[in-house]
Amino acid sequence: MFPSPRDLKIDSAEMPPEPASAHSPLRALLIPLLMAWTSAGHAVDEISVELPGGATMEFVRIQPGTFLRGSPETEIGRFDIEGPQHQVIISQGFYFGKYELTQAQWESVMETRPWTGEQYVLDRPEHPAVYISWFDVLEFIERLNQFEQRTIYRLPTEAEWEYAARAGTTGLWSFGDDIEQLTDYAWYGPNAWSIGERYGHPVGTLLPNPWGLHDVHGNVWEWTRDWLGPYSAEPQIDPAGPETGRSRVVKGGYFDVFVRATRSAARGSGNPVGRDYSVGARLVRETSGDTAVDPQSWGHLKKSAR
Ligand SMILES: [Ca+2]
Repeated sequence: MFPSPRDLKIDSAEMPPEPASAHSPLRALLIPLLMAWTSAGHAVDEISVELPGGATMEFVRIQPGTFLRGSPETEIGRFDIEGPQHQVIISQGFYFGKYELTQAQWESVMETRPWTGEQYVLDRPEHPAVYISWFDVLEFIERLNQFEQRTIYRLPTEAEWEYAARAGTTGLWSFGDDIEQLTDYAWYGPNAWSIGERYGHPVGTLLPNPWGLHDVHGNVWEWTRDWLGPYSAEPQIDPAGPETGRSRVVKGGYFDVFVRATRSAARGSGNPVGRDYSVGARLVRETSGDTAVDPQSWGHLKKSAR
């Protein structure tokens, strides 16, 4: 019932072996340098928002656009539910959480610590909030909207999540297809589970994707709004998933050893009442008056996708 890779029958048999150099001291030194270089080279539109209780949350502006959702049949480590690939238009821009929702943010808003005393989690403010069900996250969002006196926060759709995580890329990960680089971007087997660090790590300590979002690969799964269902091959505008279902989609993989789950196209799912060490969240803050995709280009995109 929980969206662990075991439920998904994920294994790493089809993926390359873990790089031996994944946890070298040199790499640990290089990451802060690379992070400084990456953020210096980007003109990223970011905001910091105050939450109830005094914590803050950082968001990155995501522009509307189009992308190819899912994975090609030739992608290494893929699952059938990632296809058929199809063109998706995200017609409205939005702000997306720069980081996974943290324990400090959760406690500030909810005044609870559901992870305390549970397994596979460290009780520290900068670590991702886990043991939060899909419904718990809706309650968190409701409190934010009440605080703002308008409906501005919500979960991302599955399409919005993948669009933002891919950040214009088409490979296995947002940095490309080189597994040697994965531990620079993702907490997973070699830098987490396999060395006994079996918990979500402090958010934002590894490299971001090209649009400035951290931990879209690994660390903790992230709830999306959609029910899990099969993809259609047809081009779609702002798809929102099936009307009903049994489980909600989670994206991004987590700190376990299963490489396949960290790919941009990977689709996990969980019972919306389930609470688990591997699942957290990342929120959307809506924008007003954002520029939609030029409607004339929709026809062109649809045509080219066929
Ligand atoms: Ca994540």
